[in-house]
Amino acid sequence: MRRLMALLATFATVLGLTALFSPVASAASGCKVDYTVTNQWQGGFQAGVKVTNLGDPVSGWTLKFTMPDGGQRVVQGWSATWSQSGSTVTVAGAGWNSALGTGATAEAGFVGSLTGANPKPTAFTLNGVACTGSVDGGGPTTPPDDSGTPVGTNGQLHVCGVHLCNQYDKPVQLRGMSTHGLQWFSQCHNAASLDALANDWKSDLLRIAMYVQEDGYETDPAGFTSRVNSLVDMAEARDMYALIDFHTLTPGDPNYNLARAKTFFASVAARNAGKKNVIYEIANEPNGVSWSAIKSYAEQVIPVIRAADPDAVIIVGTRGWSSLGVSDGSSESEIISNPVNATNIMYTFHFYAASHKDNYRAAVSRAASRLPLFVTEFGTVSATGGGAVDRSSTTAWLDLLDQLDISYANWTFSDAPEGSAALRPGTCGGSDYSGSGVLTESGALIKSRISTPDNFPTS
Ligand code: IDC
Repeated sequence: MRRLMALLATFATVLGLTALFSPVASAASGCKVDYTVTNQWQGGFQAGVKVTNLGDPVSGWTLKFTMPDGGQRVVQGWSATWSQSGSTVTVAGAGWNSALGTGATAEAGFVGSLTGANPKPTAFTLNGVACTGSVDGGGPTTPPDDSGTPVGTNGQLHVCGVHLCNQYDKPVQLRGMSTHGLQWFSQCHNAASLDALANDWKSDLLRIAMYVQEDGYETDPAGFTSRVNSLVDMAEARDMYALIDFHTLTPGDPNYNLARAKTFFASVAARNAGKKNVIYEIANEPNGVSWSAIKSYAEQVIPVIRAADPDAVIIVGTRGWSSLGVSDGSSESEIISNPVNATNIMYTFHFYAASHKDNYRAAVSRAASRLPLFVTEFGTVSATGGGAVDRSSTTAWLDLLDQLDISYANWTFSDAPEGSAALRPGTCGGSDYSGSGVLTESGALIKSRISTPDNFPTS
């Protein structure tokens, strides 16, 4: 028998039919799927899929599965191309996550509509081959209580006086986390990590740091725009605000990227205009450039956003790496005497606790009664993003921001091998981001501050 198989296999090879006669153990494909309903409400739900390739490396993947209930429909998906025909759902990897080595995973998600129950899907296949690994997860889940949640409670934000205010015209402070560069740490921004950020950290805010240079936006405008939009949707589904950060850094003059900024913001503002959870940050950290040049940039980019999304808050970077000019030997007075000619805007202030101390805190204390400020980025460590956590300076800073009702986002919700990262190196390869086991010293300190009750005012 064995000889016969060998003989047939030889013929098959000659005829190019090897696959037909290969033993099953070396079949080219196989997969494991984790399917998780992350949220469910009357008439709809959100789910994520994590595909693990158990077979040979593939350069592209298509996952198919069957929705057993006629009332489940994919409405909108992200991080892949989603379609549904009858009860069959087809999910094709996006350009940036389509190559899957052996053991590698890709994650994607969707929002679905629902008319009946929400039984878990069946018949998962990867590139046409039935998944051999276990299929986990499923629904239905209990809909979460969304009273007192960030976007649900506060709705569309606006600037009132020097404060960020909610739909009841009351000052609010948002506390949250910034991603690391999307080009480097996309593995840290998935359904499970954002679930932990929203539910375990009780974060109000996700800052989406889209670098423009350093292999960022300029290398693939359409791809990065789509990734930003996906993260906006994922934040929205978890009731978090999304801060779209056009992360300019080097070169420091934002005017270098003026044309790119106009193209990018015209697109994201039009696409997200109907959402209540979006805030725009038009230039991360201008440096080596005058305030008047930054103001000129802002006055050209803001109208582009306003034309598409008239009511969103827009945040303008400041001189000297968004230090209100202090790192350049200047101060907030150059902004107070020559403000950006626009309404519903705020100004950025950044600090790194081990590098920026009393004289920076004094500037923020002075400026807070004159300018609407938003700390869109800060670190517990030195301005390099590394080094030891400075607990006492971080605590002094966060106490000050709490007292002044100034919103903030911490650098970074990632597992980068540097002191500022909140997650331990390697943890973004896992599937559970909740609890304290994944946290660095910085992560534990910041989570303890962010996760306290918000008590957003409603009257
Ligand atoms: C740093 C990252 C580091 C990366 C570098 C690249 O932490 O991993 O190699 O950018 O440019 C900022 C910037 C922010 C910096 C951060 C720490 O907004 O991009 O991230 N920082 O240096 N301003 C002050 C500090």
